[in-house]
Amino acid sequence: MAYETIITETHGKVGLITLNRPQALNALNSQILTELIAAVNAFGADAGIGAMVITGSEKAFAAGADIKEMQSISYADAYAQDFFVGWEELTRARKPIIAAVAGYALGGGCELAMMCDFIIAADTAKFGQPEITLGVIPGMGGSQRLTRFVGKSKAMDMCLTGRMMDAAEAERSGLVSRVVPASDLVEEALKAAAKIAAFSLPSVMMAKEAVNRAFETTLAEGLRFERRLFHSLFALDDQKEGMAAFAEKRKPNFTNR
Ligand code: CO8
Repeated sequence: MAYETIITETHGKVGLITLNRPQALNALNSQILTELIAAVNAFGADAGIGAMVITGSEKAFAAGADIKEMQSISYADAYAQDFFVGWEELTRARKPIIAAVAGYALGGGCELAMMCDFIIAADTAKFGQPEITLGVIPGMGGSQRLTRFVGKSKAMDMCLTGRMMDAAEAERSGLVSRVVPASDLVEEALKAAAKIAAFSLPSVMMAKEAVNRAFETTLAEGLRFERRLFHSLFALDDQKEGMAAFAEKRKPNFTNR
């Protein structure tokens, strides 16, 4: 598929997706949604890919949903189309996705970053849920995911005042996993993704599934789920190989079997 609003590349076993609507600070319109999901699904189906990175430009990861596209939508259409529900498909990706964020990640941009598995931020990153300034509220998980990331007080502060959080505050608050110099952002994210992609894919996918389960279930259920996944990994050659390689002081040769 030829894309117009994103650029895709492969770096070894890593799929890199760059949002590319510079004229609108990567505002998320319906075309970028369709293309991003197609790219993520294509990398998901590619046996040669073990992890993905989604990034934007130096100035903006994404400055939100496309305000100009949505400004005239009616309530009837928003409800009938279940407006924005399509973005949820990203969270069904089974291979890990890292968001590499520089510049603005606002509204839907912040929500898109939070739909990824973790966020690596450039020291220039700015996160915010400014929907309140437009007379609306977050529509793609901002009030829910941000609250789980940073807690009630800070999520309320962000959603009610619309203020931005810089990279240092985002790291302090648990929104991002690490902050790197802007010039190294994509390289650091690719390095992290390559590290993940070198492991046994089934164990990587199960680790992702297990951590995600922590957001949706009780501790007792989550612990049982984790234990069952853990048990199932002993059915794979890669568990034998990984443990044999440790005992024999050599690098494992994982086959994803
Ligand atoms: N939508 C459409 N166009 C945008 C957006 C946007 N969100 N953000 C920026 N642009 C456009 C501007 O209109 C401008 O276009 P033009 O040159 O044609 O006038 C161009 O991008 C450059 O922007 P600025 O000139 O404004 O650049 P500045 O450096 O002066 O300011 C800011 C940068 C502060 C980021 C500013 O552009 C801004 O405030 N943007 C809007 C931020 C915002 O309110 N985002 C929230 C949108 S609502 C939302 O996301 C709802 C989420 C629901 C779920 C969505 C799931 C995807």
